[in-house]
Amino acid sequence: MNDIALKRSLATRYIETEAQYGAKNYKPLDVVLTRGEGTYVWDVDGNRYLDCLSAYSAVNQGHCHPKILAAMTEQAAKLTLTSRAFRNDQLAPFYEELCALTNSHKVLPMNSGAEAVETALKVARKWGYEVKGVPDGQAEIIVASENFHGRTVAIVGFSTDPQSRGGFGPFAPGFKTVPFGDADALEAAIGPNTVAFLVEPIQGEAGVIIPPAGYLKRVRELCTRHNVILILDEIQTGLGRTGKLLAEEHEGIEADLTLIGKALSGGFYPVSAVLSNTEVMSVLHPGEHGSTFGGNPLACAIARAALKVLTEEGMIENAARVGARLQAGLAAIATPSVKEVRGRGLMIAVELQHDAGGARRVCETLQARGLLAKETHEHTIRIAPPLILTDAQADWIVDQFAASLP
Ligand code: IF1
Repeated sequence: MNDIALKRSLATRYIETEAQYGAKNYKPLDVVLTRGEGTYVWDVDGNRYLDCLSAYSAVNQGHCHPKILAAMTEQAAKLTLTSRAFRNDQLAPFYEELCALTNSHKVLPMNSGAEAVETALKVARKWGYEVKGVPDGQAEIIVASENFHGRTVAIVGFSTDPQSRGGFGPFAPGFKTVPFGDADALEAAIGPNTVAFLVEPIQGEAGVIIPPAGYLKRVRELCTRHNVILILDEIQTGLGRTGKLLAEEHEGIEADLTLIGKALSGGFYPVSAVLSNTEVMSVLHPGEHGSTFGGNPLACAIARAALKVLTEEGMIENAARVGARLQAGLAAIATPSVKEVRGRGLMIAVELQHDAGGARRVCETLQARGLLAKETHEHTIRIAPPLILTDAQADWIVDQFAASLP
């Protein structure tokens, strides 16, 4: 066997074993990764790639950040899990530091993003009954079309994506959909039983869709005027991705409930949280909500380190600066196959013309050139590298796109 045949066989064995035993709910690129450091990952054959997905923005701090790793290993050797039946000495400082950083009053820690979303839905409904005075069982939550908030039955029930929801019903009632980016439609949809509006500041899965300027500001005003809780899902946009700690800052607003996850652990561990800026959270009493792993000492120690490096190492400012450079570079590539380049900070999308042969092919070409990116829907390539990206790496990404776009 020559070199290339040998290389193929190693990765191929893993891929075939996955296919044999695994549920087929993903169609990943055929690259089998074994190591990561900073912005780079390596496959089992020793090839290096620049990671332009960052595990869907969970590794904003870069792969295997040494300070988060140290916090994790130190805590793992001490105490990992107590359950919330007992207290642990990492939870209080985690709360304190997270609230100080995000200007929040209350925190509810969970694990996955979907759990944070579910938590917010429960809290909003309970607030509706106990504080707003909505008749029992009538609470209504408004969501945006093309949303992505996770994979639970309740959440996919209010998805407008047939792939996400098809075949999984019956679904929870009490949700209403309005077009994303249309504040008038939201106002028209709000009724006396509306308790919350749940929305992503920038829609990720939909293809990095940025709403019209002033949208979130108007949404904030409408929610305040009609006594409706604004829930911002910042699980993907938050923690520096868009060049601000939270994307809500771009419009100078504050949500009532803010959901964070993904990069809250720098990719080491599932950690999510519901942040509350109002008294909404006080509707929860002991026994009404929880999680075995939520708020565990290992998670808290990891999250504290993940937040610390994000701010101390200037990653948020870097995302704004290098993101602008990368977006400008991509926009300057003169090829008629590109329909639009859009983004904020290091959350960027290149949308191809719909007759350009699809985004998957481009991702495969980029892979062969040492860049990992993932298509979203058929025609859009998402670019979301770790926030520690350098100018030189941004320019290199532009070069790879210039060579790979049809
Ligand atoms: C998958 C997309 C990204 C999210 C927002 C909640 C969640 C997510 C705004 C749920 C999760 C993920 C899940 C991942 C793919 C991914 C994704 F392509 F589907 F849309 F990031 F862009 N709110 N997003 O983006 O968080 O429960 O997964 O921790 O493979 O499903 P989770």
